[in-house]
Amino acid sequence: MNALHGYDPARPGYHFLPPANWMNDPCGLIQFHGTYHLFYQCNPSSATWGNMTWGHAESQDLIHWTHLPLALYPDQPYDKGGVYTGCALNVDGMPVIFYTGVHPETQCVAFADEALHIFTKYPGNPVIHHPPSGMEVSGFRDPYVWRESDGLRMAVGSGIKGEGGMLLLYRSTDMFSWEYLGPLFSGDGGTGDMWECPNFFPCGGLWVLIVSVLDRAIYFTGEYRENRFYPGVQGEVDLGGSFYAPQIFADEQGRRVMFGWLREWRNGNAMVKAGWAGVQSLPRVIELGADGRLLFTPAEEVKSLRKESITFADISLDKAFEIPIPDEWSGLVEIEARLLVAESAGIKFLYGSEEAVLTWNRNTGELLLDTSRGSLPSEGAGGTHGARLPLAGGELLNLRVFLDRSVIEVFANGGTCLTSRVYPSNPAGIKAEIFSCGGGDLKLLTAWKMSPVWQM
Ligand code: DQQ
Repeated sequence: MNALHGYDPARPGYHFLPPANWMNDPCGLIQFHGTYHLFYQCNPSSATWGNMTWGHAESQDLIHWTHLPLALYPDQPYDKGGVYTGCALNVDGMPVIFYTGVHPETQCVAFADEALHIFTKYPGNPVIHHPPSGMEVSGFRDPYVWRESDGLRMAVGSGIKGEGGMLLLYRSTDMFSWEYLGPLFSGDGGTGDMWECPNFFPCGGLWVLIVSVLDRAIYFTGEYRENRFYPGVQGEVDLGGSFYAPQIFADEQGRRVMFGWLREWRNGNAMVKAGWAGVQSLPRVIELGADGRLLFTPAEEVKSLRKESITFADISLDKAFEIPIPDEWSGLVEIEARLLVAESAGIKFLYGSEEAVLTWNRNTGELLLDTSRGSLPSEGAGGTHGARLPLAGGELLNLRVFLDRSVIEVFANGGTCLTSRVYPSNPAGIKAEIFSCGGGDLKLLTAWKMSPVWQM
């Protein structure tokens, strides 16, 4: 039940979302003394963007979250236009938050107690008042801070109009006074002229840069030396059209864990009527693949949500195979499938009159998620989103698909993710079938009922 507006059939049951109102970027992600903290951009008073504030929840297992009071809100001259995205870092045993205070965009510091329940803004804020002088930047926000041997580094999202996105690099030895070192890395214009929400961290012997380029998040892997990043490989984080502004943190097991904001595709009226907007993705673990590309896998803890299951093996796809999803699963489902595909094959998600179709095609080497018939016209329009996924002859298509009412979150063959949204009349009544063109084999399929973590 949504605290303010009552039952909404599209409201997810096992992805993270606040009790009501608007949420966007995850920020300040940290595990401190064992407890995971998820902060997020929110508007505490409406299901539309505005009045940017940090919401807060904590968890022992990355899956079950306790909602906590708002952590940071616009109450100072330097952040009265909004407390925008930032990060959290353990600085000498103390959790410290770096964020953008808007008036206009400045970089600010706040301190937390050890439980991360009490937050105090640094009285000397802002610690960086404006972009480097002489630069006409298209934005100056979303600080990402890490430690090096000679002090702290901060990358700030920015860009130059008509030239490309850019990250501005700063150094500090005391976290309050920051020296500008130059651009960490700049785009060539092909990925927009403003880069938001940077993440920069070592992984598997290389450095990884993830930025949000207004319509999607992209990554680079490469080398970092003398305060400059030299990328070798560029890739996509999730091409389903909903996933944006991810943040990555290192947890106490040393894993790089990512959450991303799943944007709504419903129209503004439908969001206001529903009383909520915005979901976090499942936690995804990032690893470096042998070819310099990134691998994205749902965190192992997600499996703890699995309840009863149904399994099928070695089924010919000469005709479509219906997965008998029981009604009692009420739209909370994970499907894991291994398919040997001849020409093309995939999964149709059927919601009565609406449907969404996931298809992999051998000729094009693409995985497409078509949600153009997935929503009621009064709610919003979908579309077709896809990613390159070339497979060698004989190589299986390995899918993990998470259905959570309005969320379809797809992981394919380790590195390809597609997350899209649907608003059908009856998301809880989902049925699914495996189809093919040209035959093929369903080697193994298991579907699980997923346990809800929120009351509807
Ligand atoms: N959202 C925040 C900004 C960030 C943007 C404002 C990305 O800090 O650049 O809510 O979604």
